[in-house]
Formats: sequence, structure tokens, C-alpha cells
Amino acid sequence: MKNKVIKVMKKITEHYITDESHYLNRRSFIKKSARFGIGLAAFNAFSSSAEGVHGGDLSDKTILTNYGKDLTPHSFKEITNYNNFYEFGTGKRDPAKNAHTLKPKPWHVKVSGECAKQGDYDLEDFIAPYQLEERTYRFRCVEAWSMVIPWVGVPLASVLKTFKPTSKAKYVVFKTLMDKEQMPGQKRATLNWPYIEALTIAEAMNPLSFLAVGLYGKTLPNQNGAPLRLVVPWKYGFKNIKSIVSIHFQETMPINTWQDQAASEYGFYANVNPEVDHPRWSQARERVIGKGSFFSPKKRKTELFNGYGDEVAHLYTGLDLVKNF
Ligand SMILES: Nc1nc2c(c(=O)[nH]1)N[C@H]1C(S)=C(S)[C@@H](COP(=O)(O)O)O[C@H]1N2
Ligand SMILES: [Mo]
Repeated sequence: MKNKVIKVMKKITEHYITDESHYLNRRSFIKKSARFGIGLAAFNAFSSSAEGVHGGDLSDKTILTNYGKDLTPHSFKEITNYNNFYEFGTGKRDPAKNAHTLKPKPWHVKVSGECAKQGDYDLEDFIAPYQLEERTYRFRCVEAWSMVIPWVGVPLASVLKTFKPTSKAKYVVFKTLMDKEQMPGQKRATLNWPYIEALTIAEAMNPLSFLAVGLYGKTLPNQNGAPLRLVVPWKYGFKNIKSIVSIHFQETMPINTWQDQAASEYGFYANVNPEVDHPRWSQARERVIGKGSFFSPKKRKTELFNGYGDEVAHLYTGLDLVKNF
């Protein structure tokens, strides 16, 4: 089955890729994917329906903000049918098809480590104190595709401050649910489960950092990381960890899941940067999902920090962004 898929992919690749370096990158991508059984998904762009599990209306409780007011969001259908969520399979359509087994309610978040207010919180209580905001952010996956997504959620900083991190809290580590019944993809060792991501405390406290509980005015569909996921729009998509059950403050830099998988390819920072290529994807340009045609997809130039440099560049003064990719 896998071999068959790869053959088809090669054919598509030849039509799809005009640029030679892209073509070579794709080929090595395909080879590597065959070895690791990951990633071919970038080609499954042509979704039809599958609304996915989509919950309650949040619009009454949500204020609009100016974040992204000049951006045009992708459609709900695009945002919920072209996903990366390996706990439900490695294809872009798999999460929409499979994530119905996730039970986002009730949901608990454990807060631990270097903070005064450790505890086990019911998600309702965890989010209730904060004003929900709608923020439209650009979203950029390291696979060189992008979307625009209207999130609903709360600033991460507001939430983290209430737990009173100590002076030793230099990093915030997030974990996804570990449950093979709810997340059947965890039965296979595709990644080292549970999925882990982290930010420096300064990154986490940046006003752009966001904890999303919804999109398009409704609670998050399971495939987008229900009921709680991280949104850090200046970083590659893999930093945006889904279905969070644990927030842990610590002094040392952790190894995030994709770094653990391939440290030469995925770093800790993962800031969007057109000048630092991934071994398999040139980052100079990005394919805008759903725009243009199959043979001539719409592309745009990648922006440093995904266009959010005014807000976040100061976090990295003096840091070599080539070494610290
Ligand atoms: N737990 C978990 N979180 C995850 C992933 C995953 O496989 N598991 N994939 C990441 C990647 S690579 C991307 S691009 C985004 C995709 O988010 P979206 O499907 O909502 O667009 O989720 C990120 N968060
Ligand atoms: Mo991604």
C-alpha cells in the first residue's frame, strides 16, 4: 500500500513541481517519508466536506479584536479538512475523518513545576475567568503551506500569570493527551508520544501567544486540537500543540517532539524564517492553501517571523537564528 502511494506521489510530484530544487527536495522528502512513514500528506489538499465534530457557539462571549482585521480567513472547510494531527493519522484528511473518537468534555489541565499555584483544573474553570477574544492570525506550517485562521481564545500570558511562575520558570512545557483509545494514532510509534511542545517564558508571555478554544466563533473542532490548543503565529505550525492536558514550568530547555524525532531538521525555536531552509522544504515561499490551481498553486513570499516581527523580533536580539532554528 505504502509503495503504491509513493508511486502515485512521484507522478504527481513531476507535474506539480516546476522548480528543480523543489523537485529534489520533494524526492528526498518522499524517500524519507517512506522510511519513517510520515508526511506524504501535503498532497492531499483536495478536500470536500467532512465538517468534523464542531461544538458550541462562543460568539456571545467573544469580543472582536484588531488582530488580523485586514486578513481574509480561509474557509471553515479548508481549516477543518487540511490538518496535521498525527494522533489521528499522518494524512491531511485523517484528522477530519478520525478525530471523532476524542472526547473534549470533560477535560482537565494539570499545572505543575515552578509555580505557586499548581493544580488540576477543569477546563471550564481554567478558561472562565478570561474574556474570550477573536483573533485572526496567519498560520505557517514548516511544510511550506499557509492559511489564515480566525481563532477564539485567551492570551496565554493572562492564564500563565495566575499560576504565579517562580523566578526559576524559564520555560513552559505543554503536553497533549496520551490515550490510545481516544487517539488511535498513538498505537503506532509514529512519534514519541505524548506530543510535547514548549516556549521560553518570554515567548509565552508575549501578547501574541494565544490559547485557542475555538475558531470561526465556535468551540474547536476535534481535528484542530479540541478543546485547548496553543497558537504562536510567528512560529512554524508544529509549535502549535493541540489538545493540551499539561502545562509545566521548568528551568531547563526541554526537547520538543519534532526535535526528538529529527534534531537536525526541527529546532526548539522554529521561528518562521525565509532564509533558513528546512532540509526538505525551501522556506523562501509558501503555498497558500486552496488558492490557485493544482498545477499552479498560489504562492507568496515567506515573511520573517511570519510577518509578526514588530511584535516578536526583540525576543531574539543577539540570538543567531540560523543556529537556533
Ligand atoms: N498534538 C499534536 N499537536 C500538533 C500536531 C500533532 O501532530 N499533534 N501537528 C502540528 C503541526 S505540524 C501543525 S502544522 C499544526 C496544524 O494545525 P491545524 O491542523 O489546526 O492547521 O498542528 C500542530 N500541533
Ligand atoms: Mo506543520
